[in-house]
Formats: sequence, structure tokens, C-alpha cells
Amino acid sequence: MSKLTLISHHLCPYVQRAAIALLEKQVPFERINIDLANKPDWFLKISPLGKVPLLRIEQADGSETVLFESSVICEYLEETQPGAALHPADPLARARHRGWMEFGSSVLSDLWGYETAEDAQQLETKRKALAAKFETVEAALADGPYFSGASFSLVDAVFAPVFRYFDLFDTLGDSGIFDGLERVQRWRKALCERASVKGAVGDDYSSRLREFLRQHNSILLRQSVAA
Ligand SMILES: N[C@@H](CCC(=O)N[C@@H](CS)C(=O)NCC(=O)O)C(=O)O
Repeated sequence: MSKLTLISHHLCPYVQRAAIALLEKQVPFERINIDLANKPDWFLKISPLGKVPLLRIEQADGSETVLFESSVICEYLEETQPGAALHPADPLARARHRGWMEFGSSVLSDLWGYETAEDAQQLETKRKALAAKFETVEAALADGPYFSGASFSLVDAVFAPVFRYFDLFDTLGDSGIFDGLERVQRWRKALCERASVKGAVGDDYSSRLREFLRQHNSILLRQSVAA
């Protein structure tokens, strides 16, 4: 048995993917949250890109390996850990899922611009980009409740942290991003009810995200306070 440690950050959506995969597979792991604004030396020594997540694997023989990049970590867990399969068995379906995982990363990039926008014009540009991306997702979704139907997959693990942002954003105003997207809305609801998704962040996630917005002078937050 190897010991797994997920080097994390409280808010990071990429960390959440790996945490969700671990929880889905019911693999015991330790989580260490670090301060990304003040990265510890031990972390910088083992993180080639200076980013979380990292997965540290300590083998029974005392050897230690550190993996970086959330998709690599998720694929490794899928290949090595027992428990529910999080990729389809069919190679073509699996390749398609990997494509949508990448799509999820591109949504996260727009989300970063959205939540850190300091003026209304920037915010609107990113709002439109996000709305367009979710329209594309709507067309890719089947009957649900999850991305590919009844079974939860890594695509679900990628999008659950994306939707989680909107639990707070929706309290700040109506973005309209999901308007008319019935499948996306149903998917969002199914994901937020999943135990692994709930367990991937701490109870203080929402207050930490709000504080993140404040620190970034986010117009999203300022608009809601002014309203
Ligand atoms: N492509 C990476 C992205 C990870 C990432 O961007 N992590 C952020 C936190 S959410 C980070 O560590 N940022 C620190 C930095 O860039 O200095 C992955 O999938 O793991």
C-alpha cells in the first residue's frame, strides 16, 4: 500500500478534480493546503511549475514520487486505484472525455478572468465567453444526470468545481450564464449533490472565495455591495 498526499490549496479547482477522484475511488489520502501567496521552500523544491495540485506517492519500500498536473494525477489514479472506473472503457469514448476535460480547463481560464475583472466591460466580455462555452456544453450533454449518463466520470470531476464558483456568484447577482441551458442546469444540480463533490472543499470555501474576490478588487463583488 502506498501513502498518498495531495498538496493543495483551499480554493483551487484543479486540486478539487484530484480530491473528487480520490473520494470517488474511496482511496485514503492526506491533504496539505499551502499558501500560494507565500509558497513554502519544500513545495517549490518539488513542484516543477510552482503549482498545485501535487500528488506525493510514498511506496512501502520508502521511495517517493511526486506527480504534477491535475489531469496526469487523475489518469494515474484511474490506472492504479481500485474502485469505480472514472473513464469509459471504450477508447473512443475515453478520448472524447479527455477532450471535454480540456474544455473544462478552458472554461476555468475564462472564469479566472470573470472573477478577477476589475471593470464592468472586462466582466461582460468574460460573461459572454462563459455563456458561449456553456452553450457548447449544452449541445454535448446527453440525458444525464452526469456527463455521459448514469455513471460519474472525470469530466464530472472537472466541471463540478467550475459550477461550485456559481454557488457564490449567484448570490452576488444574476449573470444569466445558464439561462435556457436546461441540461447544463440539471447537470450542475446533480454534481453539487454528489458526496465526493461536497467533500472536496472545506466548510469555509465560500467565505474564502469571497475574500479572494475582495483581494482582487473584483467588480463582481463590488457591484453586489453597491446594489
Ligand atoms: N494545469 C495545471 C493548473 C494548476 C493551477 O493553475 N494551479 C493554481 C492554483 S488553482 C496554482 O497553483 N497557481 C500558483 C501559481 O501559478 O503560482 C493543473 O491542471 O494542475
